[in-house]
Amino acid sequence: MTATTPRDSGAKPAPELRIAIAASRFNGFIVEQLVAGARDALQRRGVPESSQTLAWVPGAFELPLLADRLAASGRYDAVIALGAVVRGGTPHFDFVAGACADGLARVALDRGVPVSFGVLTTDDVEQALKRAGTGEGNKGFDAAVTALEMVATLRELEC
Ligand code: INI
Repeated sequence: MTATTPRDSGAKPAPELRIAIAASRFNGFIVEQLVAGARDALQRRGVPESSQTLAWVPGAFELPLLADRLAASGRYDAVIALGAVVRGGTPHFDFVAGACADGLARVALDRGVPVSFGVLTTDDVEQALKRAGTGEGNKGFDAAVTALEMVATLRELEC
């Protein structure tokens, strides 16, 4: 058995994988860029568009339920969750961001399906846009690579 190493992300070409992208429409102009980044990463790793499913929910708070249903369906090897929670003047941010992060982590553990966290939590829109740029300066791209790496690692370890 070979384990992955710190230098080898394990994210090898993955043409056979079926990947779900769960995205939230709130701050949609930012999330659309995260979706584009995720699709770019999947395409570079050889996951065809026909093996990708994209579904939308109203806000980041709703992402865990969607991710849960996608993971429970047995139709996907991993779920990539994408959203943008931007801090306002109220504690709302903390509740939405916290529930989203906790819920997504719970889905991965409960369902045994990798769920990557491509949800931006930033102080303002400028910070969010910086993290939703082109190429690899894009957290959607990173979340897709992470999802593929988790699938590869768990398969390699057969666990
Ligand atoms: N949802 C987001 O995805 N990002 C936000 O920044 C945000 N803010 O700021 O309120 C947000 N709120 C909506 C929330 O996710 C739920 O959709 C809503 O509370 C209904 O359940």
